[in-house]
Amino acid sequence: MTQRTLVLIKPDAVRRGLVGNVLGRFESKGLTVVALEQRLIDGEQADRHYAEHVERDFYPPLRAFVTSGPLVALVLEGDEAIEVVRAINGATDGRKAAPGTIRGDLSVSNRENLVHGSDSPESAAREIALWFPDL
Ligand code: RTP
Ligand code: MG
Repeated sequence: MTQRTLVLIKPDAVRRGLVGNVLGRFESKGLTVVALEQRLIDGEQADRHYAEHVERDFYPPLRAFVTSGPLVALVLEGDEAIEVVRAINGATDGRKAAPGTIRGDLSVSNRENLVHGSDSPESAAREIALWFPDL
């Protein structure tokens, strides 16, 4: 089934010059870019995006990280795009993520892990409306 999913190429990836590498993996897989914009977000946008995590112990440093510099927000479309993107991203902790995934190849951090991908159709709908309300 064709799906859309919200992806963030996080500030560590932008700082490290990895936007092309990360985006290229999604494009090479066959996913279509429906929207794409570089943005510098404030803490309130971070809180809205990570609403499910705002009470967690790890949230304050996560909030500082995602607001620490520009990120690239995009919407990707394709067959089973939500699960396909999560598989390409790899496990949350870059030290444990499988080689061949973005995190497994390029991150050794549990926080600075380069990418976000929506985790369900409900999350994708909510996040796409939050980041790209005109879509
Ligand atoms: P994402 O939402 O960014 O796609 O990542 P995910 O589903 O793999 O991981 P999630 O559990 O939703 O966590 C969101 C982001 O919070 C940071 N994090 N830090 N224990 C920690 O210090 C910790 N755990 C998670 C990561 O940046 C993670 O991607
Ligand atoms: Mg998540």
